[in-house]
Amino acid sequence: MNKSIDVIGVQMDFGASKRGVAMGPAAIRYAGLLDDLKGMGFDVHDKGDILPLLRGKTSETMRNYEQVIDVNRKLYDKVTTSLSRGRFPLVLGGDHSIAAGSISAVSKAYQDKGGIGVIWIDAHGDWNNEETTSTGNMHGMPFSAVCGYGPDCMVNYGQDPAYIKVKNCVQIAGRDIDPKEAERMKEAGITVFPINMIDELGMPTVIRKAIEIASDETSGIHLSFDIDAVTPEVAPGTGTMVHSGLTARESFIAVELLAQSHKLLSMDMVEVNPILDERNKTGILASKLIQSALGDIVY
Ligand code: HAR
Ligand code: MN
Ligand code: MN
Ligand code: MN
Repeated sequence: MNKSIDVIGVQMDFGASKRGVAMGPAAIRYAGLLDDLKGMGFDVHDKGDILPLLRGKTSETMRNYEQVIDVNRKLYDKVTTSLSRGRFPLVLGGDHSIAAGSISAVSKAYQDKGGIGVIWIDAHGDWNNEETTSTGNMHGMPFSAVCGYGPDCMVNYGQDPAYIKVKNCVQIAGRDIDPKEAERMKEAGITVFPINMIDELGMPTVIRKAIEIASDETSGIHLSFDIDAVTPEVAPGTGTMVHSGLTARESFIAVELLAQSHKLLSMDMVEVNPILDERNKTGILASKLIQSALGDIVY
């Protein structure tokens, strides 16, 4: 395991319809993440937060696209620098639109080494594009974008994007996927373990399969963890809650087994919204899940 971590916050909420998720990095920091990671023996570098433009262009099908693209370009640069220094980029959101920038950077860095796989733990597919979205919210699009299924403006900053191969992509805990979005995911051929399959197979089996798929002939895995994957009783601080999600323990075993695989290259933790939270319960959970993903296993 890489012992050096760059923590990169992104104060972004222009990709979502509700405001507040821009304060997610602060909530996760206040939960004690940095000290806890230092306590685990990591060399932690706090890179501060990326701020969005105060204003920007918008459209019906890609709301606030100028701010979303600008932030993603800045994040791409920060993650690229972090990897070039041999560090583990840990990205704190912010809404999920920021995964476009983080994943494109990791994918580009490993382009000539088999590329990377992506494990996307989320109540949502995030596989819409500008043609299928019914909301125009760009946090519903990044997974599609990083695989080359659009919107391309989210991932193409003139750097010739290295798209993720869909055969190395896995969606876990989906339970609110739009009909057209589901069709596109099926057409593309991404592996989906929806919540009912987790009921049936159990999380350990699901995550082991996911690790196998995402690491097949790749350099390793990027984990994009949307906190709304977790059930609202446990994670109420998020903007698009969906009932009956992952339990806390299912969430922990998923990230613990990922840690044990030693395949993790980079990670996002997104969609923590402190305005909607109860005494930072969701921020604390996010912080603990990150620690477990990075190997904090309690014996
Ligand atoms: N699918 C819906 C849309 O496109 C909802 C997306 C909500 N996404 C997130 N991130 N909260 O997963 O608007
Ligand atoms: Mn150092
Ligand atoms: Mn998401
Ligand atoms: Mn979601």
